[in-house]
Amino acid sequence: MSTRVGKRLVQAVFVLAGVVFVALATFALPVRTWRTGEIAQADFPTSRSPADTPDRLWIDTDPACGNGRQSDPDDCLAILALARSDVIDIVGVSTVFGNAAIEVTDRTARELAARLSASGHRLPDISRGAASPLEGESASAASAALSQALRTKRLTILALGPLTNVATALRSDPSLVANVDRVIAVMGQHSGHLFHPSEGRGNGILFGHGPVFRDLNFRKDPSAVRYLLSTGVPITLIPYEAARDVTLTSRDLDDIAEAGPAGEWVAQGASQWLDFWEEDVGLDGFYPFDLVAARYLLTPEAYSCGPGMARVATGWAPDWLWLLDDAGLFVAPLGSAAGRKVLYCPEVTGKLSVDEMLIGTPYHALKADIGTWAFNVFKAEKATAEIVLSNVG
Ligand SMILES: [Ca+2]
Repeated sequence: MSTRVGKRLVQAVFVLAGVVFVALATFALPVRTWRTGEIAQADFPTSRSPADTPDRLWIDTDPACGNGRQSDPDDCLAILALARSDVIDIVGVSTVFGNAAIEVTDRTARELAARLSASGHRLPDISRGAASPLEGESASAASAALSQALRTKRLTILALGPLTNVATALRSDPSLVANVDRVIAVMGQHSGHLFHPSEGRGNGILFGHGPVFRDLNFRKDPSAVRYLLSTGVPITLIPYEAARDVTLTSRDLDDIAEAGPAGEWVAQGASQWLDFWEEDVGLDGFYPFDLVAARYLLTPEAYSCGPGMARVATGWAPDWLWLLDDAGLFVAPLGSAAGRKVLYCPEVTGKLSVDEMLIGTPYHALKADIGTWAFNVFKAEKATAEIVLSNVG
């Protein structure tokens, strides 16, 4: 190697080291937005949700409970809660990639259905859906089954994963939009809002900040979201913001495990996720995103929602740099931004009763007795030194 080349190499190493240092120092700054996810913004006007509990429901889901430390069990909890309810007729279940590959999510859904059956709660047949956004360009068993169900009768769609299957079904026959009462999706955020559950406890992103989550269901297939916004279908968004009003703890999982084969299996699958939250996030429980969306179907009056304008922004960065990107499904109050009108539900005003939804007497019998609901108290006892990038949804 010549001396000249050697000098340039040394210079390049110094420049690179400088860039890395500045980037890390920036992350470590205790800037409020970075620390808490809070951004300066106008209040989002909401009121108690006027929605009704739907009669007929289709569940599109990406369950991965029990498939690793960072596999969110929230789809399984959501389906467990809905299957136990006898006020909602679940007419179909379809699987989609998202929390894991389609092979995993489809297998997990079928295993959950078997456990539910052993617990006396039957799920309808499960239809396998897209393995990637690209597969959404052609029909799958899931999109075909959903289209057929929509041709038969009106229904509500609860989308617990990426919107690929739903978009494919509606694209195949846009007239079916008229038979969708509503799509309830787990996604959406204010522009600039960061999702980090440790909520600023600790001393900076490298020194106790904990993980920053991404809006996974949106990120996995933004084009499906954009398509759905282009249709006239009514859309309700249950975002991260709503889920952080609810925490499931080890005590809750212990109770769920006592409630039959399905509860035992789901609680077992959730234990590693709880470990991740306790050790890396620094909370003594986790936010059950999809369960909070499922609960919206059962008690919409317990949510504060408001009309907002939604728009899809696609950023410049590759997926692995998503933290620095400005992509997202952004929702702003009516009149403050352009977009497409949606119902945005950023707040849970009532408390989630784990006993009512997942353990004890099925939902309908207790609906009038809200005074006895159990409470899960938000607590944060520690923060850890590791930053982990993870997922919502
Ligand atoms: Ca999910």
